[in-house]
Amino acid sequence: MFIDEIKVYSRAGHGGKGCVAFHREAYRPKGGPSGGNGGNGGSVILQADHDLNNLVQQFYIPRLIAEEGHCGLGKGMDGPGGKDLLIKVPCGTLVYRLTPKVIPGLTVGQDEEELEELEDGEPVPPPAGILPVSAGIRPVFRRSGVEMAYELNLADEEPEKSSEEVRQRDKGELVADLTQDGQQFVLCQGGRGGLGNRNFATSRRQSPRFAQPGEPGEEGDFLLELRLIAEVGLVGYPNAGKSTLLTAISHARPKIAAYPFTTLTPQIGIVEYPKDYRRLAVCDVPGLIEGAHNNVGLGHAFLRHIQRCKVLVLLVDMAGIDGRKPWDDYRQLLHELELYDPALLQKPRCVVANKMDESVSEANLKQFKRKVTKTQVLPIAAGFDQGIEAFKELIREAVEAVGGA
Ligand SMILES: Nc1nc2c(ncn2[C@@H]2O[C@H](COP(=O)(O)OP(=O)(O)OP(=O)(O)O)[C@@H](O)[C@H]2O)c(=O)[nH]1
Ligand SMILES: [Mg+2]
Repeated sequence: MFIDEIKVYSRAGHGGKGCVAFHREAYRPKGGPSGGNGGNGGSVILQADHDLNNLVQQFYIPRLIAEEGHCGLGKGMDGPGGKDLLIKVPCGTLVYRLTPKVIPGLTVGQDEEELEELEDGEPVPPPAGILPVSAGIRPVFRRSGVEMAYELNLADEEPEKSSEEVRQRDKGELVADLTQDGQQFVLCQGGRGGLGNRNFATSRRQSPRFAQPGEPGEEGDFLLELRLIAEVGLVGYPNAGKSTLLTAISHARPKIAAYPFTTLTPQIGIVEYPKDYRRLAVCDVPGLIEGAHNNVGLGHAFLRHIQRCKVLVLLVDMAGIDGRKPWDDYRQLLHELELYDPALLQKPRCVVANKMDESVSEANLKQFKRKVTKTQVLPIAAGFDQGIEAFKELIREAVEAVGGA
């Protein structure tokens, strides 16, 4: 199972209570306050790990709850702290906060600065955003006899947003991007333990009968999203030969077959350059088809994995085996990429013509070059290892050109 997006609930441990106790011992009748401190609550910590490639662990355990701190005890004994919960996630995981961060002593919608500005005794203003005020566009109703129509000013409507912008709006606030192996992020900070009564003894108050309670640990809902980290992304129609090409250039062995959507999850292959030990990661995403933005085929779900790629490779089946024209495929691919995220079109891209061993491919390539001008096309036959070295050099040069080597 390949999981690249998952919602989790996380709660750090609460701090333990401080203790109220007084020392009793033979020959020390009033030994003084001796309540120990509560232990700190454990935090929930995410750590990027390059040995993982998907978020399946969080699919099975979506509640990340750290240990609570223990209460303080008499005889000056401090309570043990709760253990931190260390969760390993794959490199390339983005963390979004879905619920606003709750800081103890604040109401939802206020921030710390606002609280400091408020003077004592002043009534607390209602936090903005809790009571929704309807300020949306309202239609004007027009009547003529029994007929009724309403008028909307379309000029006031928000301009159409790309699907990437809409998704970003729904996801909440981005709080972390874990890209390096070993990088850590504290998802929820554990609560501080309360102080025991021995901390409050002074010369004038020698037997304090109070102690601090522990602070609550942070909690919230989060969205973890994996965007694989690869330098080169392979994009193409189903059956274009993406997996065959990945097999030819790397040790990856994705499934290859003559039916569409053989590849159902993104696959990563490492291309090695033995001369100078350079390595490049190449990502093969499931095929795109016309209407992918409307969730046709496997839809756009996997395009997020090429968002971090430095270079895109558009692989076109030049033999038109499935009965489509290669230049239509090319234009449709660009269109689908643009609908997903216009930033994808700003990335440098290479166009590669596959299946050049077929008899019709030469004629198709000539026509392709006439229709799609100003675009360099590299002819290869991935199934027969033709043009593979040239392809490896092409992607390497393209990655180096954007400063990736
Ligand atoms: N003649 C010819 N056939 C090829 C070539 N490369 C791949 N094929 C065939 O094309 C078919 C599809 O190849 P895949 O590598 O599975 O295609 P894909 O793009 O990964 O397809 P999906 O995973 O379904 O998106 C297979 O039957 C391959 O044998 C080639 O250079 N020449
Ligand atoms: Mg495939």
